[in-house]
Order: sequence, then C-alpha cells, then structure tokens
Amino acid sequence: LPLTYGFINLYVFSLSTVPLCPTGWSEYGNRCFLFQSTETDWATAESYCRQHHTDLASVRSMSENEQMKGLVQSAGEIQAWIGLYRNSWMWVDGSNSSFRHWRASEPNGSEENCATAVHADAGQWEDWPCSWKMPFFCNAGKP
Ligand SMILES: [Ca+2]
Repeated sequence: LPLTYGFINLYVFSLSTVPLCPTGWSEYGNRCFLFQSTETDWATAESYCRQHHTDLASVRSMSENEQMKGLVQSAGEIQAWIGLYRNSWMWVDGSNSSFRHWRASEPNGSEENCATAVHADAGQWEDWPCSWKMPFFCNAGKP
C-alpha cells in the first residue's frame, strides 16, 4: 500500500509540474499559444512561427478566441494576425476547424487575403491586406 501511495504521489507530482508549453507560452485546452507583440506583415509572422515554433495560430473555439483576446488586451494591443489565409480561408497549420468569428460584412476585401482578430472590442475577425503590420499569434499542439 505505501508503494501504491508512493506511485500515485509521484504520478500526480509529475503531472502537475511538467508544463505542456514552453516557457513564456500560454496553455489553453492542451494547446500552446504565443503572443508576439512585434508588429510585422502576415508572411513574416508565418515565417517566424514556422522557424521558431509551429505556425500562425488557428483559433478553434470562442473560448480560445476569448483567451487570446485577453493576451492582446493585457499587452495594450488592439489586434493580431491569426493563421487564416484566403485560399478559401483555410488554416495554415492544417487544422480543419470550421470555427469562424468574422465581423458582420467581413471578409470583404478583394485585396485583403489575411485574417486578423480585432481584440479591442468583441474579438471578431476581419480580412486585411497581408502587407499591413501588427502583432501575431503562434501556436502549438494538436493539429
Ligand atoms: Ca476586410
């Protein structure tokens, strides 16, 4: 019995002390998000995420969107690129999540092919020119 207790204690200890996400990342629902306040265009943001982490972040639920909104607002920022691109608006990380949170009348730009989440208000998404510069999110976790 003491051994069993010892095993359980060790197991619980391990679960509670081994972080899922790298230092500095935020964890939501077994996924890791990194908010980068450096303002850059969408392609540079994607390149950065792919070199250093995984990819520009997909957003798969209102809960995730709200968590990300909190990070953006805490940093005093307004919005951030997400990993949604007008190739039929697919997630660049390969996620097949159908969650979308477009602002009314968005997406609306024939020259606006990249998605940003505007977290200054309701956290809704808009399509913007990909060359515009703003902070961005990388993420890691389940594809
Ligand atoms: Ca637009």
